[in-house]
This record gives sequence, C-alpha cells and structure tokens, in this order.
Amino acid sequence: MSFWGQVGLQESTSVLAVEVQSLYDHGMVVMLFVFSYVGFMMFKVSINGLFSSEYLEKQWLEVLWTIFPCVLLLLLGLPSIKLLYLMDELELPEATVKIIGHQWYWTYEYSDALGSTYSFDSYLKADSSLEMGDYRLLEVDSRCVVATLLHMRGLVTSDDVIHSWAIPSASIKADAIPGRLNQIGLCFLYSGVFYGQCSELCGVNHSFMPICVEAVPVEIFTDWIMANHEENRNNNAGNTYLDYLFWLWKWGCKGGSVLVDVLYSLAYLYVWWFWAVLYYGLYVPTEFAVTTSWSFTKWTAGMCFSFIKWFGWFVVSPLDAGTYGVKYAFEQIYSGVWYVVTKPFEFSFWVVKSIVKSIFSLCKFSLFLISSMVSSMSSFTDDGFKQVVMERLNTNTSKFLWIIGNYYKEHR
Ligand SMILES: [Cu+2]
Repeated sequence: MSFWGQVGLQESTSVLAVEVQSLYDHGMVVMLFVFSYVGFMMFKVSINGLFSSEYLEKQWLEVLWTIFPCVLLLLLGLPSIKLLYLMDELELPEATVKIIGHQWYWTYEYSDALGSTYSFDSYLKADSSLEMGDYRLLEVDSRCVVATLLHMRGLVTSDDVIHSWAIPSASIKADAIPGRLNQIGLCFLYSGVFYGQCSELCGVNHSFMPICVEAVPVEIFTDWIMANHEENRNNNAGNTYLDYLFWLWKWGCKGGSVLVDVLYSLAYLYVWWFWAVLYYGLYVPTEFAVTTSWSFTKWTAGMCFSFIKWFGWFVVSPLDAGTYGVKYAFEQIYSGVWYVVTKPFEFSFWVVKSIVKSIFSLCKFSLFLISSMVSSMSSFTDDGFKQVVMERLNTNTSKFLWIIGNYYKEHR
C-alpha cells in the first residue's frame, strides 16, 4: 500500500543518498523553471500576431538563448559529475563485505586479516515463517550486517548470471557480474533495517531474492563479527601449512609496515622542515615585518608625532596653528593638482596601473566565486550536517580500530 510520503524518493539512509536526493531536487527546480518559461514563451508566441517583427533578426537575443542554456546545462552537469566520482571512489575502507549473487539468493562473506572467512546465505523468508511486522517478499532469514556511520565497502559479484544488488533508500545499486568485482560504499546514517531487491532480471525467481541490510552500532557489529570469526576459527583449526603461510605473511607485513613508517617519517620531516621552519617560520614573517609593518609603523608614528606637535602649538596659540593647518591642507591639495598638471604621463600611468590592478583583482575574485560555486554545488548539504557526520565517523572509526586492534593482539 502506498502513502503520500512515498510520492518522491525514499527517505535517505546513507551519506551519499542525502547528496543524491539533493541533486534530484536541484534538477527538478531547474527543469520547473525551464518548462514554465518555455511554456510561457510558446503561449505568448502563439497568440502574438507580430511575431516576425519582434523575434526575427535579433542578434543579441540569439546570443542570449545560446549562452543561457549552456549555463543551465553546466548547472545540471557539474554537480552530477562530481557526485558520480564521489560515489565511485572509495579510499581506505575500514571493513569489507563481499556480496555474491546466486540463482536465487545472496551470499555475504566477511573475512579478517588472520585468514578466517565467515560467510552465510541469505534466502527469502517464506510466508509461513513471517513474524509480526515483517515485510512479505522482502524479509530474509539472515540479514547482511553492517556498522552505522563507519566507512565500509561492499564488493559485489556473482556466481552464475548477472544480478544487481540494490538498496534504493541508500542510493546503492551495483551489478553483480560473474568474474568481476564492483565496489560500493556502505555508510548508513543511522541504525535500522533497509530493504532492496535484485535489480537485474536473472531467471524465474528473480523477484524472490530480496536484499535486507541491518545497520547496527559499531560495537554490536564488532561483537557479532568477532564471535563469528572465533567460531569459524575453531571449526577450521589444525591446518599447519596454512598456519605457516599466515605466519610468514604476518611478519612480512610487519617488516614492510615498519619500513614504510620510517621512510614516511623521514619524508615528512624533510618536507616539514622546509615548509614549516624555513619558509613559514623564517622567510614569510621576516619579509612581512620588513616590507609591510615597518613602513606602515614608520608612517603612522610620523603622522602621530606631527599631529601631537601641532596640537601643542594649537593649545598655546590657536590662531597661528589654525591658519597653518588650513594652509597645510591647501598645500596638500595644491601639490596633488600640480602633480597631475605637470606630470600628466606619470599620473595617467598611475591611473592605468590602478585600473589594471583592480580588473586583475576582480578577475581573481570572480574566479574564486566560480570555483567555490562549483565545489559547493556538489554538496547541497549544509556544513553543520557534514560536521556531525564527520565527527561520528571519526569516533566510530577509532572505536572500530581500537576493538579490532585488541582482537588481533589477542590472536597473534
Ligand atoms: Cu537476480
């Protein structure tokens, strides 16, 4: 059954879905404007008997209706392209789920760095086993579990034909293609159960392989995954050859990471030394003090000193000092006018220089405006939202790394 709130897209449940839906709204606003304006013009032209006298042979009108649509297309295209890259690029995820499509069920696979691979199948829940509140044809026997507000990655593939793993409310859809891994970001904004369906026709039971993701707080996720890995490890104990390989791999990784750390620190120290100490610490402050503040201080001090001297004179004999002050002001104006009259070339050069300088600053400012517009257009969400999301992401990441780090220490 449909409700009024379901006319548009579903409520966003992931960080990127918020952006995607804002892009959708942005596009709708632009389209509404275009359709209403074009409709109005069509109506106006159709009832206007003097069309040819008003709209034909108007060069400026043609220029306008070429440039304006270009700007509109840019407004639609730029945020879309940027969002496309944001959705596709996943850097350093904290955890990975492998999602494998089968005819007609899904398999979810979680592996840890110690060689344990925990996987389970996720089938549609039959009507007879549905409980109160379960959605028919959407509920599964075991859900895919992910952590809320943690940078997680899904690797989607298939064992037989092409399927597609999709969760509309999180703006996720990735084709599951045999022999190929597609990656998706799984970063849900809050805990909950989110549903989707296979979105690529894959055979008779295509409609009966739903997707059900359960997003839980990071502590619960780690408890769940660690318990399952523990059980998995106990079941598969006693493989000495594999154990030896893992030992070799583990110590190789450790040596490599120490080497990388040392090289990185050296490079960092070098760069830091050059920029922080030599450039920003010594060169920039010295240059600033010498050029700007010194001349400015000298000029201000001179002016203050002259004014105090003149004021003392004004207190003693106001008439003389007042006359001198007026004369001084006139002299300043006169010398300015004299400079313009006697040195017209220098003066015009100064004027041209100032104009060029202001045009240059204006260009720089417009470039800055355009670039900030372009960069802000890809993110419609306000900074407060981003800040909250980033803070929680950071907290959850450190929690996750702390728990997982202890887990690896225990099993070393
Ligand atoms: Cu399918």
